[in-house]
Amino acid sequence: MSLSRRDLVGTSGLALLGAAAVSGRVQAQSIPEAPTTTTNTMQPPLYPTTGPDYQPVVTLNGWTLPSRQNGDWKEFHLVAEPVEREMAPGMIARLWGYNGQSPGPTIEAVEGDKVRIFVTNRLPEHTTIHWHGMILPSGMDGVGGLSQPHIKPGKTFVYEFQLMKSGTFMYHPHADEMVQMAMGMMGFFVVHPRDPKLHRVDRDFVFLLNAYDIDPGNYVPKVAEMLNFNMWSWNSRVFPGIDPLVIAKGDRVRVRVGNLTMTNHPIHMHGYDFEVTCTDGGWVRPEARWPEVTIDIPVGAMRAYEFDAIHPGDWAIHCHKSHHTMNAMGHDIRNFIGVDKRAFTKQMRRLTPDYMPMGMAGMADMGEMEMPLPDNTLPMMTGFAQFGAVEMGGMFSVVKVREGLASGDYKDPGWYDNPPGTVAWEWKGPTPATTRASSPTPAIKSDKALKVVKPSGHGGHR
Ligand SMILES: [Cu+2]
Repeated sequence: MSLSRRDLVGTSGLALLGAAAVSGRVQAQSIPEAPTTTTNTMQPPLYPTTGPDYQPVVTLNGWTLPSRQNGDWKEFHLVAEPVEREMAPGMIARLWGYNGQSPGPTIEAVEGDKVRIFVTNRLPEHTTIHWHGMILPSGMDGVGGLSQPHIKPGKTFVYEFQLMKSGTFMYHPHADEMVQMAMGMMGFFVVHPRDPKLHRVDRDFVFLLNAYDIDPGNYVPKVAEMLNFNMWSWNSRVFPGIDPLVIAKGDRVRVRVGNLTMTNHPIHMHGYDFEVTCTDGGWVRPEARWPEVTIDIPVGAMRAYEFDAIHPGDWAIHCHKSHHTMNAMGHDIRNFIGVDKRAFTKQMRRLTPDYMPMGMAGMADMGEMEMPLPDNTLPMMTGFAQFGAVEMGGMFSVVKVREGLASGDYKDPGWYDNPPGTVAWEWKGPTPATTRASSPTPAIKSDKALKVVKPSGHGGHR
């Protein structure tokens, strides 16, 4: 009897999983420790010590979960638990996450690895973990009630599967999902190719888009919110709390962005064009890629893009929905642009000496103003750079491309030292008088302008 290649793969695959399931229970007698961190700054990449070589990712304001090798299995331990996350200096959110942080640590492994992930539940309610985008046995897919019983508070469950392909995946609960994701439970799962040369880059950044609804003066997100989120964050941080993406000139760079919010985010990066090279479905074939400067990241999806860092500078990277680059604000602000409030201000100050008129020329003054705010509340837009207020909050950071950085150096190099003559400059000479029409609405002089031309049968118009 002859077997086709497909039969062989199928049989060996089944045998492998079968054997794994049996030996797994024996080996899984001891739980590896669950490393925890509460720091808010990006941890250095975790280089592999065994197995195939790969360039590890760095997680903005985050870290990679260490693993332990046990026989054939790479073992991890995630602990679902309440955490405190500083979203930016001056504001702390009480969230739910994994191993001391929201989002949870990034998991990194290699295509073909057999992974065993212990999940301990220290939340006040049950949970599960779904491995978004992974090809795995149905019973490991983590949908509470459908693929497994829920993990009750205090209990630990074990997930075991082989990583069938390389790429970028995510993990999050599939239990009371609206609440648990609104509280910050999510993380990245990066699977590196078995061939170290495949899709190799010099720097590889990951961050998750998340959104919270935290009223000014509060610490806990509203979990029943469906539309009106007010904190638009990357890895549960908002500008100016988001790490810069530090890159050495000449590096090949990948940025992997996952969206676990309830709306899409067009992520725009200045100074470069780039191509999407990977989605959570897998690698994009080179002939199917096209250039972009903004990538829309759909809800429940991941996009990875790549570029060669040949242009040094400080380049903004941000969501292009402008209200997503603001921190918590009232929605009911009236538009006072063009309104002269001077007389009104005089009257108001008789009642309230501190009264400040705002928004007569826009809202830019709010980026620079020190205003009294409720406790635990960030200014709506903030952050300073070498030329002044950046007037941004939320989903905003800076790509810092510099000459001469050592590989593995992710320290913030400060602001870009622009070469002389390459910064926009102020004209100080005379400005010509503006020529305007004498009447605001120019009168129509000739009735010809309004004459209706009838279509003239065939071919009259060209
Ligand atoms: Cu956005």
